[in-house]
Order: sequence, then structure tokens, then C-alpha cells
Amino acid sequence: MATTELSVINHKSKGCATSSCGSSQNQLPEEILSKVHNHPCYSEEAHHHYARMHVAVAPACNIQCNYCNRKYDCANESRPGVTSEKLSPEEAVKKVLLVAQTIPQMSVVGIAGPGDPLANPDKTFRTFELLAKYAPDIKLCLSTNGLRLPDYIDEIKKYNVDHVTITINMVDPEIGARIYPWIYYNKKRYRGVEASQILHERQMEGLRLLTENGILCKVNSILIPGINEAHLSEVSQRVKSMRAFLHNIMPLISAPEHGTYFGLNGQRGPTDEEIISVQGQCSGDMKMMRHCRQCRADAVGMLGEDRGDEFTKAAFASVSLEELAYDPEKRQEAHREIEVRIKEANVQAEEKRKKSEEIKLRQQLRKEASQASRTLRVAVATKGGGLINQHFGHAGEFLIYSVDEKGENVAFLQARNVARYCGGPETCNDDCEVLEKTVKMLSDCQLILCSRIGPEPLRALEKASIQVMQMYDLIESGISAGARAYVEAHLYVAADKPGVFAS
Ligand code: CLF
Ligand code: SF4
Repeated sequence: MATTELSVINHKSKGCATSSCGSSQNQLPEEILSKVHNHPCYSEEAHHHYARMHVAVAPACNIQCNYCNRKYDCANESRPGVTSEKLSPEEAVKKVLLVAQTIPQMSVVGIAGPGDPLANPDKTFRTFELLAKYAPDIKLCLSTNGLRLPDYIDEIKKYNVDHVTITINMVDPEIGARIYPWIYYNKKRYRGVEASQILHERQMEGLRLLTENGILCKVNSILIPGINEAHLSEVSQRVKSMRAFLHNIMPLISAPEHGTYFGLNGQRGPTDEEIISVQGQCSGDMKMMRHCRQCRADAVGMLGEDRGDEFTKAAFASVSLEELAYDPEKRQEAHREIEVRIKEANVQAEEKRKKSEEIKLRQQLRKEASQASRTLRVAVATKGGGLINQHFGHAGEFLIYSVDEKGENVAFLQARNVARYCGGPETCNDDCEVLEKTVKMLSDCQLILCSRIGPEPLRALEKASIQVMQMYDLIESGISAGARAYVEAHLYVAADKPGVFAS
């Protein structure tokens, strides 16, 4: 299969509902947007609405990957490199026209194997040539191991193939030697580190030429535990520096029955956690694709679905190319409807986003308000000496402090003068007006600390929801203890249990 879309498995990844893929269309330049807006792989949004199909016209390959065995084929398996039928270019185009009639949302035709498209250049470019003639509105895409990429940039441009995927699993040939046993290049077979060195240089050269020529390039990397998982962030940085558009980390699919070198030698695929972790390591430097479905080389339909069975050779064998009606206007109409749906979905999503931001903001404000209310304000009656040592009625001033609910962060705020409520045994308890003013003056405090208090002012303060504690203590430690007791009593009250205050 196309190198790229290679022997990796579907890995529990059917159905992607996330909207967090790095390939979101937000803030892309217009010329890029027009290239990706209906490409289901390059745009996470588009994959909900547009379909792709692969035509399996490229059986041969020019390298060997330890995770690939193209002889293994299972019609029920969604796995790169797997195909049920190989097609000639003419058959491929007939199939495309048939699919285009039936699935008008199919917007992209890719060649992704089952071998490497550029190891089969005649078939690959003949297919693209015919597609440009018979279905000019369909986007063309190819997926390659990159070995021959620098040789075919002109053809790729000529047929307007503006999406190319390169599978790059390493930028260090020592690591590459553990993935690629050999390559076949310039009529010679290379092995080991030398083979990977050549492959690496050709991949980098191909990527450079693609981006210089304005062709969008996605890089697929197969995550192989124990071999390249720690190396892929370096791959990501390198390809990003060379202006690759998107990076797709795909899990190795490895099972003995596939007959691959890795499968037969016990090389395991990554766990979900390992995939997420490596994607996370790479995402800081690179837009990540997270909705890949690791398609078969003959996949048809929306990503994650496979309608290949409806379009076997038998379905178009007896029909000529000319007989297959291609109605671009009908397709455009279908695409216009899709675009309207996308716009409506975007408006709804934007409204939802705004609502959820409003809710978040309100929650935040509430949280801040409740945190603020957890800072207590405490009034202290003192004769001096840093002590809580004054009778409430004798206090000519109160010192106002703030303290948090844990009794920490005691901070002096201000002193407030009051008229003495109790001038002595003769006048005590009979000056209602003074008491009223004092209570009002302290109404922003939750707690009053004093050495003693009479029953009349205690009642007045309780009525104003101000708690009082009688104590003789240093001011700071008294406030800390008082605040903790207040919070505890407050919880009791909240639980409908009698408070411990108001002694
Ligand atoms: Fe096919 Fe690949 Fe083109 Fe897409 S697939 S050649 S870029 S049209 Fe897409 Fe399939 Fe993943 Fe490939 S979901 S395996 S990334
Ligand atoms: Fe693709 Fe060829 Fe590697 Fe197989 S051996 S995965 S076809 S590049």
C-alpha cells in the first residue's frame, strides 16, 4: 500500500467526534482554506461532511517496511495496504465516476497503494490524467514513502495533485535501519543505515520541493514503541520547519497473522495512552491530525466507513468510460448544500461556544464571589498590648482585620472609632442609640472578639448576624482561632445544627 497509509490498523478509532484536531480550519490563509475545506483528511471539520475514495492502482513498492506485508488481505479489515481488487487506470476512473454519481459528497480521490504510487508512476499518473479529463472538479491526492518524490514533482504539478502525504518515520537513519531492511533505488538494493540515509535524504528533498511548489503536504508517522516513540517529536519539528501542513501519528498495527516482520517478531503496537502522549509531545510544534481512520488502499466513503463492496469491478465492468454519466452540476449542487450545512453548523457551534463561555464566566464570578465571602472581617476590642482584652461596652474603638477561612493571612485593615456603649454601672445597658450606631458601624464584620459582652449588645449583634467570641488572647492568634471556630460553627449552622457561638 502506499507507504503512507501503510500497514497500520484501525486501532479502535472508528468514529471521531472530537473537534480538537489540529487541522481545524480556523485562521487559515484563504488559499490554503480553499485547498482543505472539502478534504476530509486535511480538515477535521470536512471529514464530517465529505468523503474520499482510494483507487488501488499501485501494487509495487520500492522499499520494504518491517510493518508491511501486502500479500495479506482481508476484505473485512480496515488497514492501510489492504485491497480486495487491483485496478487498471481505466478501471479506476470508471469506479470513480460511479462513486461520484452515488456519493456526491465524495470530493477527493487518493492513490494510496497497495504499494507506493511513485513506484508505479505510469499507472499513477495515467489515472490522474484520466481523472483530470473526466472528473476535473475532484481533488487529487497521493500518499508515498517519498523515495521517488523528487523525481515526480513536475508530474504532480501537471495534474494538479495538490495534496501529498509522505510517510516519515524517522529523521535519524540509525533508527530507520530498525524500520526499513532495504530500499531499491537507481536499480540497486541498499540495506541497513545506508538505505535509511538515502530514504531520509529523498524524503526531505521531496518535502522541500512540494512546499516550494505550493503543494500541501501532510506527514504520516507510524508510532512504533521502543523504536521511534521518543524520536517522533524530532521528526515533527523537522517537518514543521520545512512547512509540512499537518502531522498524523498513526499507531503501528502489528499482529502475527499479518505476516509482517514486526508482527512475527512480537513487536507490539502502541497503547492508546502512548499514542495520546506522543501526539501531545508533537502537538506543540505541529498541527496534528487526530481523525485518521487508517484506510484501506481501496477505501470508499466517509472516513471510518467503507462502501467498497458496492463498487466492485463487476459493477462497472460492462460499462465504458463514456457511458458513465458524470454530472458536475449535480455534484456542485450537493456540495453547495453541504457548505450551507457546514455554515449553519458553524453558526450553531459559535452560539454554543459563546453560551458556554458565558456560563464559564458566570461560574468564575460566582467562585470568586464565594472565595471573597470566605475572607472574614473581624472586629477586635483592645486596650492595647496586642491583646484582645477589652469589654465590648467599654471599647472606644474597634480594630478591623481580615483573615481567611483557614485562620491564615491575618491583615489589619483599619481602626473604627465608636461611642462607648457602657460608661459605667450607672449608664450601662440603657443607651440604645449608641448601641445601634455601633452595630451599624460593624455591620460588615462577621465576627467580634472582645473580653466580655453584656446580654443586650450580644442580642443586638446576633440580630445583625454578627457572631461574638469572648476571649483573652493575643490579637493575631485570637483572630486565627476565632476565624476557624467561626467557619466550623457556620458549617454546623448550615447543617441545621446549633451554633457554638453566642455564648
Ligand atoms: Fe487518502 Fe490519504 Fe489522501 Fe486522505 S486517506 S491518500 S490523505 S485521501 Fe486520510 Fe485515510 Fe488517514 Fe490517509 S484518513 S489513512 S490520512
Ligand atoms: Fe508502503 Fe511499501 Fe512500506 Fe509497504 S513496504 S508500507 S507499500 S512503503
